[in-house]
Amino acid sequence: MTVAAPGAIEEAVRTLFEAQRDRKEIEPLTDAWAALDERTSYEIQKKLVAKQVEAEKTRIVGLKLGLTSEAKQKQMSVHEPIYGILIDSRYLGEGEPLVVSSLIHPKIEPEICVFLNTPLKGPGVTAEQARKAIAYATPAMEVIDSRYKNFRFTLTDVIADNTSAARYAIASRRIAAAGIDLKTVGVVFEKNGEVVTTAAGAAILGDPANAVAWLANKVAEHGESVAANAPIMAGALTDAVNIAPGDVVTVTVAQLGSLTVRCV
Ligand code: OOG
Ligand code: MG
Repeated sequence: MTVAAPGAIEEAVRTLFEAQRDRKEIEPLTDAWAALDERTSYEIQKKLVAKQVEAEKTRIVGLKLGLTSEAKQKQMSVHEPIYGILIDSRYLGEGEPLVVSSLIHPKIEPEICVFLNTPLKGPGVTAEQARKAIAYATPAMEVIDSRYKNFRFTLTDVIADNTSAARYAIASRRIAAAGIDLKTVGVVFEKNGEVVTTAAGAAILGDPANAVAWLANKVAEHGESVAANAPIMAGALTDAVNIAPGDVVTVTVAQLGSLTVRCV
């Protein structure tokens, strides 16, 4: 384990906080801090989010997974899943427009959001336990906006940057997941009326339940558990797409419904 130089964590938190607040891109932390390890990057993430929560007088509402699909891992050249934290002030209510100019270089991606009926505490959480714990699912979309120039980052850079989290939209109608096999649901992602990509739930680590189990076991490494009744964004099923004012983006998930975001 490497020990960070004194003040390095606080400096990274401040740099990422200001980049997001002032909408200015930065170089990856690892350009200057090659030894930044995973544990330290999750510590930076946690402190960064705490600072945002304080500044925006908001609260933590749930968790997000990232890089849970092969498409995303290829697109970003990072080959491991990651998780980040969702805060209330970044929620995009249904019908609320996405103001593109409030972000640096946003992209949007199709997701499925799930809610648990029981908390999950790792280690050792199985896919079967996660599957049983998933009470509801909804179509969702995440707007990502890496604070790093050209979305160039390593695993630890993107973790520290709260996994590029910027905004998230979740369909308000939650569908009971019992009886729905989330790995076989079809997903259609459209921009301005044209189909951009399609996928099945299995794009998410073979089954969204695997992603939830992974999450529970991963947060357990930091002494945490996954709460019930809180949104969990399972990670994009396909590549993220660029957005500009005027774009209208829709995700449709079989058996769950659809959700549209309008960009202004
Ligand atoms: C990292 C965040 C990835 C997802 O759903 O895969 C993510 C990025 O692509 O910038 O949120
Ligand atoms: Mg995402």
